[in-house]
This record gives sequence, structure tokens and C-alpha cells, in this order.
Amino acid sequence: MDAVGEQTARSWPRGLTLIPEYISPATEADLVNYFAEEAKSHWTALSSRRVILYGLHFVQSDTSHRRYTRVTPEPIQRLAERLVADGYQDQLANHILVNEYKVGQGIMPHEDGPAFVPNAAIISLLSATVLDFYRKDSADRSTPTTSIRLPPRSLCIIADEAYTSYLHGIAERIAGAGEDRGYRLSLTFRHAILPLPAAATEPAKEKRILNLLQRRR
Ligand SMILES: O=C(O)CCC(=O)C(=O)O
Repeated sequence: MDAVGEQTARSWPRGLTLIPEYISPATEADLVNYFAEEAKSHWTALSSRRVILYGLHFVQSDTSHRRYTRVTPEPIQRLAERLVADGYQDQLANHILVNEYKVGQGIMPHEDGPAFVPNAAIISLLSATVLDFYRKDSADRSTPTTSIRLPPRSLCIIADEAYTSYLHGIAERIAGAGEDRGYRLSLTFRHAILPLPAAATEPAKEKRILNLLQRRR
């Protein structure tokens, strides 16, 4: 294991942990190369960024949804297994989302929701970004309660209260104070609960959750 230590802060939501240098520069370079070459046909373009989804995904028709699995390639599966071996996740990820952000792109504040075990592990590649947290019970989406910098090669764990009581997102901006944004890839490892729990299949929530499992906009 090449992690250099965990960071957390009293002011952070409970369950939020940052592990700098979780992967080595060589592993980072291999992954970047993998997504640019071998996996280049796996990308799906969304309106504001590109994504690749490995593992479970759902395709919805008018009356039902069908479940598919896209085989997780070896280098990504190895990382998923390492997250369990290192004690950061209890269940092996069965849903892995790769996000590509060009400079200025982000992801709107969202919750990962009850379809997943409440533990999201995010590995950042190539460039740092700032991940903002907003309390779910607050209407204020303009001022994050907590903002943390995710350096390249770091691992960020969003679990417990940080997962259940907060939204997280990345503002669309070129750079903020003391922030240098470049091209960034991230991998988010989650374990989808099957069958989907009742909270994830309430009619009002179902479409949103299935969209979330399918692709994030
Ligand atoms: O790219 C990131 O660091 C955030 C990804 C994310 O929020 C997600 O995949 O749900």
C-alpha cells in the first residue's frame, strides 16, 4: 500500500476522509493511458462531461427496467479490490463511474442516494479539484458547508453522515482562490444494493435513481 496517511478535520462532515497519494504516479499514468487508448471507445458524452460506467447499469423502459453488467476491466477491478483489502470499503464495488472533466467543467450538487451502500470512494487523476458539501436539509446551494481539495492520486471516502446528510458537487469554474484546475479524471467506486431498497424504488424517486445508476448528467 502506498498511501501516506489519512486526513480528516473536525469541521468536516463525519465520514469524510482524504488519503493523499493513495495511488502511485506510475499507476496514475497507466490508468490515464488506459482511458485514452484501450478504453477510448467506452466513453459516453453527457451535456457537461464524459463518463464511463463499469459494472451494473440499468436501462429503463416505460414499464420496467432491465439490468446489465459491463465487465470491469482488470486495472479498475484491481483498484476496487484494493479498496476492500485496505479497509476503505466493506463491499466490493459493483458500480464504477469514471468522470472526465475538461477545465471549467464540474458536477452539480447531488446525493448518491439509497441505491448504494453509503460509501463512495473517489480516486482523482491528473489534476486537483475542490469538492463542495452542502447540507441536504438546507436550501442554500450557494455556500458550501465544507469544501475540500482533492489532489491528484488521492482517495476521498464519503461515508456515514457525509454520504447520508450532505450533497456533494464540483462547481463549474476555471479556478478559484488558490486553485489550479486542469484536465481531470476521477473514478468513483460504489456498491449498488440489489434488489434496490424500497427507498430507491418509490415511484417519485425511481426514475431519478435509475438515471443515476444509468448515467449522471
Ligand atoms: O469527480 C468527482 O470527484 C466527483 C464524482 C461524483 O460526485 C460522483 O461520481 O458521484
